[in-house]
Amino acid sequence: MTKFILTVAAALLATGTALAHDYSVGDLVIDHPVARATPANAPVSAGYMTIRNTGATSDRLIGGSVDFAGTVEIHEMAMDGDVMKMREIEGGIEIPPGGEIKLQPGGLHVMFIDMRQQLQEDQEHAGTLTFEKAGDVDVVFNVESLSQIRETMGNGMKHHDHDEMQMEESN
Ligand SMILES: [Cu+2]
Repeated sequence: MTKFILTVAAALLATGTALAHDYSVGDLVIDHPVARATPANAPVSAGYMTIRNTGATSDRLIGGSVDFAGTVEIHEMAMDGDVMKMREIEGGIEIPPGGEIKLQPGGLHVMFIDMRQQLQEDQEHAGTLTFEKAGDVDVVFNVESLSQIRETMGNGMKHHDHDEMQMEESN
């Protein structure tokens, strides 16, 4: 698969800014990928971003990889009886033509499992997002606190005030 090396990533790494950043690949725009800062010994973390599809055909986010965790899964939140739980989405997330998807706290997210190191605010970590059609896209995840992430993404799903990092893996 073609790897897209994006100058914006290099620029951000060089200056160490925590400004918004985005990546374009084909018809997709990946806006401000972030990873959530972890407390000591956290077994998992989560990644969030907005992905827009400016094209006429759908694509799917199907996976990825990062330098700080051994496994990356695509997760959704769903009710299991009375309890909101997260679970892996088989086949990934569709990004419809002309549409956008938001991965945000309390909703769709990228799950980082088998953490090799904990994440601290203001770190930047290299990663790859894998799309069914666009292929592998190199990105940088800015590490932010949950409150920073919510602020950046708008109040979105704020009413789901549970801490999804406390939730069990259902797989
Ligand atoms: Cu999850």
